Amino acid sequence: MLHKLMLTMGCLGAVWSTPLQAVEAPEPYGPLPTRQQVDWLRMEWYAFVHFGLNTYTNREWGYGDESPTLFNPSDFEAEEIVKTFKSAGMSGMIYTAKHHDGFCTWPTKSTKHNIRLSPWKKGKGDVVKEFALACKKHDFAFGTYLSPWDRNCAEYGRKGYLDVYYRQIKELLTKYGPIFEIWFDGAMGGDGYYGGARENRNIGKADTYYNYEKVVKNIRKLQPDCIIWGAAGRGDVTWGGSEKGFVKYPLRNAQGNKWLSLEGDTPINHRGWFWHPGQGGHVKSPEHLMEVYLGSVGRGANLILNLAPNRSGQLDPADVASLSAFGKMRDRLLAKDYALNASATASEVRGNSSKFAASNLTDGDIESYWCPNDGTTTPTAEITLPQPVTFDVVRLREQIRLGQRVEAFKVEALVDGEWVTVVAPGNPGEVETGFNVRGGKGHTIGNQVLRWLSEPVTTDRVRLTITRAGACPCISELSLLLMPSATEAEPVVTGEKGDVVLSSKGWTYSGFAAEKVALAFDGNPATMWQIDRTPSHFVVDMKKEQSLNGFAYLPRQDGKTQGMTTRYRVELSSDGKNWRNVAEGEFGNLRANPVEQIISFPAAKARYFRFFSTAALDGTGSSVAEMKIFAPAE
Ligand code: FUL
Repeated sequence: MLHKLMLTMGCLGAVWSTPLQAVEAPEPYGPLPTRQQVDWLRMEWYAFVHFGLNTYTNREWGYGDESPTLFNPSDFEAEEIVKTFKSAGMSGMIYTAKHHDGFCTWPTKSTKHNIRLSPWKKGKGDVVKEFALACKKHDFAFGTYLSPWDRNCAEYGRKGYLDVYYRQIKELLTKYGPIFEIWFDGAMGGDGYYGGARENRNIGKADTYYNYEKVVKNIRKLQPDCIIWGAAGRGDVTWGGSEKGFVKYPLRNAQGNKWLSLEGDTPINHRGWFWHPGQGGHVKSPEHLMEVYLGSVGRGANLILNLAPNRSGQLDPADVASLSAFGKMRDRLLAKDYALNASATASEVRGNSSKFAASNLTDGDIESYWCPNDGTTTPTAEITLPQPVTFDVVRLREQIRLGQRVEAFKVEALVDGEWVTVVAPGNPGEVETGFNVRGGKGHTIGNQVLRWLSEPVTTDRVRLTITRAGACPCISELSLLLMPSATEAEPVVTGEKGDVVLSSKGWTYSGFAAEKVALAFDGNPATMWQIDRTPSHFVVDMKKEQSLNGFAYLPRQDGKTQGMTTRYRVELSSDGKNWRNVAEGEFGNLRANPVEQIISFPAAKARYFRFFSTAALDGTGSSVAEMKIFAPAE
């Protein structure tokens, strides 16, 4: 009875403390993110870890016939890797439990092609488990990548593979604790080992073949909080559109009636997603990583940044140096918000209620927000700082739980008594892409945007105007930040001692489209050797015999993939008549990531170098934007 009475009083208390005419929050607008999508967006950036058989074969895509005995890291310590990520400020990591080569790095029951056959830990190892436990211990989110394309499985492309694949999903989602995100990559190359068939397999529509509708339903049952990447658009997150890390801006998180977030993805090393010998000198600089960050997180997406362990199982020191230098730059950028606690006024406040006041913009709470009345879509807010400050980055956040409303905005600063526009409002139809993250316009906001001004500005008054919105805007934060100069970041270790790039001076060329071969050796990626024919080849006469041990191939860089060479063979000769084959293979993942491919072979003396292009993307053709030929370092 007493209990009942207290409950009633509690209820009455709640009624009494509510103002007589409570001002209602605006109605949600457009597609809304799920709670999981909001939590995920708050994670901002996390690591990708590509580690498997490709680590040992210098490939980006394994064919599926690689022996599991190759996998044998001598010094793999998941905890060290997790600690490195965490100290850089990342919020989690996603590990490639299985890549396209089909090798499972956990002791799965679904296929024999797994880590039980590896010498590592005498066949008792489980990389997924070690990462999952290390993440748990360090309170770090753990996720997994499970390639749908499986170039090892004999049943791939048929019904039989689906049982295998569904079983793998179930194992990963039931044996390793919470998985914050699972990646279903879209790549389907067609050909593969497939249990020895070595043929092309066409699966038709991925959505139909994998039955993603069923996959997504099952995952929701197994782990309702798990974010699903890809799955033919049925998941929660989709690809940012480039493997360089940036996304296009403006960014609208909508696909029809559904909220669909974007994730920018890129490796920290120019060489690719997996570790490659000699990659030390190819790491992306901290300044470049800042551009990647502003081009993804700064445009309203999340960022997944890949660091690949090497053959001993440790992260590459050059990658780590750059990551930690970037992490410090980012920490410094975000450490001081000059607008925090500044006083704020607005042209209009919803129902004049303090709940929706402009001061919510500067209170450091990303849930509270400033909002005008319904029907007002172009309001203005002004903040006044106690003294002038210098800033060059403006961060804005929308209360996305009520939908994404803003289409364009403008930011001005009062300088010498005049309002100066520091972020110009975006116009419909304009698109910002690539890394031109400086001096950009104000389009969408969403979870957050970071706009880097073309130059720093000093002021004590800043004005925000929403210039276009689908419904009354709900802005939760306005921050003023200052980009730390690059020199304040730690110096980066630059690469290992590489091979020598031979000068092409005096070389002559023959073979197909012989007159164009020089364009592959002219140091200009915009010009290329190109012919509408596969297979085809060219010959380089270096005029003297010398020791050679590798080559680099840069695919066409003009944004087109037609006729991009994806399979090669290299032969050497001393007399131009007798040839020996020294290297042969596939350049994987060029469609999404057309970066320089470096192939080494055992050093051998030769005067002639013959390059065969044996397969190409999207129909016939052969092309090379740039090629380098290497000699061993002295
Ligand atoms: C791509 C894959 O083909 C690459 O190898 C890599 O895993 C990347 C993250 O996704 O589609």
